[in-house]
Amino acid sequence: MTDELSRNEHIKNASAYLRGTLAEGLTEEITGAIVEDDQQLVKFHGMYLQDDRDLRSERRKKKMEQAYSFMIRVRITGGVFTAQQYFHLERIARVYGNGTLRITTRQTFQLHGIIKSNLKAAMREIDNALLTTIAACGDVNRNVMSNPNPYQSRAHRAAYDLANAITDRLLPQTTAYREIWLDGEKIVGSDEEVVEPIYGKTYLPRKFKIVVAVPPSNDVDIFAHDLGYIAILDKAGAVQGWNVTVGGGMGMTHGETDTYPRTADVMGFCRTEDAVAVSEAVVTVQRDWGDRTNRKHARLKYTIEDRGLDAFRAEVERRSGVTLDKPKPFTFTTTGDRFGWTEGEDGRSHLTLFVENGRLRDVKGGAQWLIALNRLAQAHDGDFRLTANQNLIIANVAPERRSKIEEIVADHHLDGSASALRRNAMACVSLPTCGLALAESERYLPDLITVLEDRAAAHGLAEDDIVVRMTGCPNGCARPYLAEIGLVGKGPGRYNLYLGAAFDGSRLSKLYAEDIEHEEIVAQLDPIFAAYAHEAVAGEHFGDFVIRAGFVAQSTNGADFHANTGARRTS
Ligand code: SRM
Ligand code: SF4
Repeated sequence: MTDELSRNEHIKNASAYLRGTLAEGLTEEITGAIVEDDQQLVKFHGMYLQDDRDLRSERRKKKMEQAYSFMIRVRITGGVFTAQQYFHLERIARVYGNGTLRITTRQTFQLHGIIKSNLKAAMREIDNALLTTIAACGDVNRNVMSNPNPYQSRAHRAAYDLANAITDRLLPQTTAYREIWLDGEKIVGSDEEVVEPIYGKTYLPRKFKIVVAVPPSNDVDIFAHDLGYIAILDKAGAVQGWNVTVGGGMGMTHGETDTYPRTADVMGFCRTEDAVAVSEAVVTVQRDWGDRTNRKHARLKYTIEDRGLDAFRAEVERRSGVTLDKPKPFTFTTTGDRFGWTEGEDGRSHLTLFVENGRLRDVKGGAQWLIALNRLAQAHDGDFRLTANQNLIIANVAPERRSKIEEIVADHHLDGSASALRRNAMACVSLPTCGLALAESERYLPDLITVLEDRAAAHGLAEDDIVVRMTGCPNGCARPYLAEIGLVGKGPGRYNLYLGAAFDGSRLSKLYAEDIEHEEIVAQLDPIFAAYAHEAVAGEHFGDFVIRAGFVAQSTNGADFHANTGARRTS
């Protein structure tokens, strides 16, 4: 390997298919951490080493080791899990974790606060739940998302089936996971040693994310992902095939304009029987063409920008043996969830509940998610879904069980009537666990929304769906650059304000105000709410309005995201 390669490439190469010294590190009692190289490798196993950032300075003063613990991210294709699986996860959170479960923006659960000595026990329980965490993080294909309700229609079922088929094809083959976490037999070095047929020894240059969407709902935010499939339906509602999207991504670094969020391009159309082969080809082209020297330039979005979509498509076609047709027309209307009850084609119903920022916990006098879900899981013969908007669906409910579900939901205040603004808001985890956070997010957004709700209501906008998203740093974990109002952490208590993304998730926003604090955020948004209330035409979404009214220029693609910022000012 050459020195030009990034450090992570050397770590992966020397890791013997993701083993490193993880097994030894777990038994090392002198520290709650693991060595640096293993911190990179453990991500492929679905974990991050973190420390409680609220306690950092106090512990430093006392010359104590940081309060280390691990975050575990489960892999749940399409966000579908059973009542039994829920019981296991809740138990792990209660016994080993911080007593909460966190629904992520990619339809899965994270468990925070698990100390090293409890990791193996937690991982065994996840295995007992017939779940896994392999490749939930790391430079591999991660949790595949799909429209969260396979029972809603045949097309939704087909989307979920495709998500599962892609998951299976792209799963790492290393036996390191079983060996380290589940005390499987060590076979490294023997004739049976697994070689990764798709990834090879160094896996992918960077993380890789796949989603499957069923129009008109873009509730998986397809344009934010490396690879996506859009169901194209015939008149009877059956899937004809899939438009394939490539090169979406959110991450960037403040002040580095050669890093930017990008919406995916629609590359072509394929038949269902070719869709998995296409996914493998996209992944292997990125494996071979992606930048392994600079991790800030290693995502597929930069490969597509550098090589061009045509060259990328040609190579995917050559490797897969599939000729892609021209993309078919499709229409998305929203990235949001449909709250309340919906009816499936088979007569069973589904209840979507709003979970503020995805955090499941019991709040005194408020929503008691863990108690309620425990009761729901016992009363419910269907299953559950997590949405990419951090919400929860009680799915596949038989007609005779609806009233019981409603009773439990009411008993534990799960149906708290959130405002339109709050229902459409989402924040990343950020402090105190995220090591990359520059500002608060999950712990601050609810309070900001309370103030903005007032301002919106004062202008008669209480019922307007306006998408607000916040992240504690520019990495974009809550996809803030696809929000009509995006707030991105710049430093403690300070945020950049972005405006003008499309309600249907197809257009990025633009920087409107930089490095502002709470009062200024409200002061900037209030007159824009007023202008929207008075000047918007019927049916015009907030994100479209701010462009037409001249508050921001339109972002046409990733490369022009940083250009032409700030237009009409209110102060
Ligand atoms: Fe993320 C890193 C949390 C979705 C872009 N993300 C992190 C880490 C692991 C911080 C770290 O590397 O140390 C965060 C852990 C925080 C914590 O304490 O739990 C973290 N990301 C999350 C979650 C939990 C946010 C949430 O509130 O739900 C989401 C978990 C998703 C999942 O279940 O797999 C999450 N992250 C996303 C998304 C949204 C998406 O994929 O739809 C993005 C933007 C899309 C994209 O990938 O471009 C995203 N996360 C990042 C990045 C920037 C990547 C880049 O290309 O620059 C990082 C930093 C990195 O990779 O170096 C990051
Ligand atoms: Fe952490 Fe930044 Fe992701 Fe928020 S956006 S979870 S602060 S990495």
